[in-house]
Amino acid sequence: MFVALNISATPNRLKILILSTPVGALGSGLGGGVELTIANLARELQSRGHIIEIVAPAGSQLGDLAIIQIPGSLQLTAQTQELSASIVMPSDPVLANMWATARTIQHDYDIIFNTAFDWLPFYLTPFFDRPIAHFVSMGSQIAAIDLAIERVAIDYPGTIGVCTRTQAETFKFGDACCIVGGSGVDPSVYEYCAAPEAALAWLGRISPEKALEDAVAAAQRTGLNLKIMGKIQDVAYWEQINRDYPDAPIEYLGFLPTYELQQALRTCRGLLMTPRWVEAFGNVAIEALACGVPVVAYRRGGPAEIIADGKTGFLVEPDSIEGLVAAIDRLPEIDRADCRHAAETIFSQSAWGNVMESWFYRLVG
Ligand code: HBI
Repeated sequence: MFVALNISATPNRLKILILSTPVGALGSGLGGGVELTIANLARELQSRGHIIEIVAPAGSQLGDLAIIQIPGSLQLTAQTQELSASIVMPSDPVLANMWATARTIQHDYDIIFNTAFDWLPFYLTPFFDRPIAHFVSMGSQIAAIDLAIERVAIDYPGTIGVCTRTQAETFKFGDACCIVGGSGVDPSVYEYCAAPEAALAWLGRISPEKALEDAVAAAQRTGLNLKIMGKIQDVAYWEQINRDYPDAPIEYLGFLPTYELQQALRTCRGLLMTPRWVEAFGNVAIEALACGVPVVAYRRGGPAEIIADGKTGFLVEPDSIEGLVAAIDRLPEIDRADCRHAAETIFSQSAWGNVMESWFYRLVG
């Protein structure tokens, strides 16, 4: 008698529904590091045999990843609102539309992965039949959202994931968070460069909390050309920087896809990271390391937990232009191969995939 073997169901294969950030379509750059988090996680877990589906605002595109496109109005960014802000939902909110879709299809999946830093997904958690792993992508921003996250951290232990210890400490419930990192890089996507040119780089959403003006001021002091890449999220802020530093040696290269980004980044002497806020992680730091580019960063938030001071870059007194300039002068002391090695090991996509996969297995039980 012939026994049909169920060879398609690999043991422990998970079906994962990823819900995107509601502040912009994936690929627009408005979602910042969350775009890389979703793209790298989907690719890594698919390579391990898991099934991934993504729900995201209409107009989303992330390589060849399948995306369920949801219409509706984008959510206001949380970091531009006051701590005491009320929760605001626009009419026809894409956030609510995404979660209404998730509710109807949830039983086709083992687990839901939330990347929205918003009140609604946390409030809805008890109404779902499937475990929800919440990726909290920023430090504390709005008290009402903190409360919603705290409720879930207490009622659903182990379901709140944060990038770094410093980020966790911005929340009263920090000890109840799982530290899962922000992303991991696939080294094969980044081309190592051993011999840099006399240029610096700055990557990220161009928005006040990223303090690009400090990097521009430091570049002007060193005379090194500063390549700026990333989405201009706050146009008025960008124009103010250009007015304040008319003679700075800067060039804006736009918001580039990863291949073009690393082509421009890899030949730089160093990456400057000047966060005014507690950067939760700093994906751009591990992208730089993957190219062999050391990082000069304020000793604040995620970058301070990613960069080994004196080995893969330098950590500087926060908000000190002089500190940036002194560290830039010391960049030739760094062995660029050490930067690449850190990206191939600690910060690799596969190391991060292990952390995320075991987090999901724990929640699926
Ligand atoms: N704001 N309301 C809201 N929701 C998000 O998901 C969100 C945000 N601001 C920034 C952001 N996500 C990401 O760009 C960063 O967390 C990386």
